[in-house]
Amino acid sequence: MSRISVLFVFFFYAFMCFGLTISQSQIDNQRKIHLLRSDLSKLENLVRVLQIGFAEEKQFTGKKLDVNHEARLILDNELLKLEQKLAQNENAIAELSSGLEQSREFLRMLCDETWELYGLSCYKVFNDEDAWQDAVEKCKLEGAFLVEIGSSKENDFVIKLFNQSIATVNSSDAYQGPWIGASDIQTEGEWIWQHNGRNLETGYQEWHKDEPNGNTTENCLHLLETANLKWNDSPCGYDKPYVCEKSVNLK
Ligand SMILES: [Ca+2]
Ligand SMILES: [Ca+2]
Repeated sequence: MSRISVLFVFFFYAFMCFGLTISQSQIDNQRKIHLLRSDLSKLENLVRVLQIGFAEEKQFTGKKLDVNHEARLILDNELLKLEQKLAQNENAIAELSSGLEQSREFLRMLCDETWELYGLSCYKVFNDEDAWQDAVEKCKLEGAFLVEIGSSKENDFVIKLFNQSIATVNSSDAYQGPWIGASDIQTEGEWIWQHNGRNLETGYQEWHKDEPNGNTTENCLHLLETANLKWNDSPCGYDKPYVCEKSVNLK
């Protein structure tokens, strides 16, 4: 083979090898580029998804904030209304308290100090014991009269008042139960309220069982301590506590 032929063969072989190497390299590169594009596409899709998600999240968060803001406005408004109502109620309570205090002051003025109001009368228990007629006179000195009881409620009030008063004194002083303002001194058996002149039979009575029983020896009325303070006729000269009554002050 000539030198030229040898060179030709050499160069041909070298060219073929080099060409094949380039072709293989190009194929590999194209494959890589394809893979990279594929990856890039996936990444782009992922970014789009993330962007959409982010935008939605942002929108949702914004709505949440809007909702919270609106709810807060409503709550603030309701709170304001409640505070206004509270202020109004406090004013109303203050006015009522003032009115109540004025009413109390008015009621206090209806009775002298140490006298207790019931209905349109003032009452006071006196534990310095006296005979019935002396008790009548003592009450007159107070501008009052020996108590006259016209109803069960008034009777209960007088009993309560008496029980309260004897709780503050030695029990022996008030043991008998107080005189009240009726007697049958004028006519035996005809019980009359001394101040208003009414016969007991025309109104309320609270006699203890089998009373009155004293005939002419017992002509004055009192509340019998040993019988739950039911009514009893007793000798008028006995010393007993007494209860005075007078009309309220309406000047
Ligand atoms: Ca009598
Ligand atoms: Ca009696």
